[in-house]
Amino acid sequence: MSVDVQSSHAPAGATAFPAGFLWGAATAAYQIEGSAAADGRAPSIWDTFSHTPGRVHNGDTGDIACDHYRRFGDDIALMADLGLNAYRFSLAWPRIVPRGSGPVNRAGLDFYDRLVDELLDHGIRPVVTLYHWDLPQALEDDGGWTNRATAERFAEYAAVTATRLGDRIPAWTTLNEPWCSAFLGYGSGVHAPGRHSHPEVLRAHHHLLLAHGLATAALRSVLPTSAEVSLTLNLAAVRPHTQDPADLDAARRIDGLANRLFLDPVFHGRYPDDVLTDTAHLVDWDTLVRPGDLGEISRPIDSLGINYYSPTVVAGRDPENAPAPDDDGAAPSPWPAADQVRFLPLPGPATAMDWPIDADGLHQVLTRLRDELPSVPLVVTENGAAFDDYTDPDGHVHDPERISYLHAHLTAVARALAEGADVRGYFVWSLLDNFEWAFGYSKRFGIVHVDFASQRRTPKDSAAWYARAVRTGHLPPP
Ligand code: IFM
Repeated sequence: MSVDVQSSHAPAGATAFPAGFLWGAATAAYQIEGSAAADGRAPSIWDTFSHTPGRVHNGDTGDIACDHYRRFGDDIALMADLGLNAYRFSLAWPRIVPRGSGPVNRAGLDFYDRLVDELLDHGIRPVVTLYHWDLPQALEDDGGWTNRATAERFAEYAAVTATRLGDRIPAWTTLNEPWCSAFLGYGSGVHAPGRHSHPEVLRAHHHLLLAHGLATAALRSVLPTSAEVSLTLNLAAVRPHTQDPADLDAARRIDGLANRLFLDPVFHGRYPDDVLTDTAHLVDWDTLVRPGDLGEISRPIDSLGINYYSPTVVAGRDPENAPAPDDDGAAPSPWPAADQVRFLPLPGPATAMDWPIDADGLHQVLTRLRDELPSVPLVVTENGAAFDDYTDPDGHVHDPERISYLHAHLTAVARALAEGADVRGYFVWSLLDNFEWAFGYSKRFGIVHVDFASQRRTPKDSAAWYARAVRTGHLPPP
């Protein structure tokens, strides 16, 4: 692939990105908006979950979060100061269709209307996700994603939203990380709605993919032909611990559940045979998957979003007394039909989430997709790291670990690009420190520090570093 660099004034050896590359930051509605009861918004499963004692660290909720609902103008000005040319955010379904079906809440659409106009006024491309985990609670009361009807309701919400905003939003993503919605929401229960059932994981998974397919059709029927439709997956960079057959089988299982269970139906219109066989005792796939479903799910999309944080090393036996997923007493395993799989720690540095830092995993995912889906453009829709940031007495936040994390991962993107991967953009997770789901506000992923007491925003050193990369199209040294 020829690389048309943005600037010829970069230092020799600096890493270059193509002209037109999207340089952005990402957020999600429940993690930043706050104003949980404002202007007709109804509760989502995350409101219920976070208000249930014991579910979220410190009892934190998204009630106020970053108060972005009221401060979005300042946050957009901040992005413009950083020179970002794109912003990935999600729309809150319970603001727009508060009960998940039935009446549309005009005030909810008005909010996103103002947000989109403000972005466009600042020359920032809006990249919208329709679903980043905040299912209207009323739909959960009817079975949530285990109920097939939820997929149909999602397509209706997509159509309503695109009808109002489609003239100004060029890029639409149906779902963010459906693996998390199904496996963490219905399997381990560490995410809302907090259920523990492997059959439900698989039912939720299929209905989420069906929702993606139905919504893709609904969006296409409403949007201008120039609009792009996408899906974001948190694919796993799976590595077997050794070449022992048991370890290879563990890697096959996790690759099947984390990657192929999504990629095969979406891009090839079929579920992987080995996963169907492994899970046949949990769900009757022939009843769950109705005629026509896979055709809906595999409707063509314009790009694939990839969220990447760290790799996964697995073994099929117990070489180092690694705990089985259920052994630590924390939560049941999210993984159906994978009881024999051990998840091994990776030596070396890790983030504040205890996630190993390994940029090769991002390169692994991008080059795999280059090989398996050569005609599908890729966008890194999330990548970033939580660290225990230190604010010095004069108010500066020095976060050298985050700068080296971003540098290493953007270098991996550049390497994949140079090797032919069609990567169109990169969105750092996250613009702001925010509500990190079950971890509440204890984990800070932002390139902009948020003092949650005063809501004061302070760009960290990593924001300045990223802004330099964005402005030049080359990576400054870490
Ligand atoms: O904060 C989340 C985001 O909502 C989805 N992807 C992973 C991030 C970090 O955990």
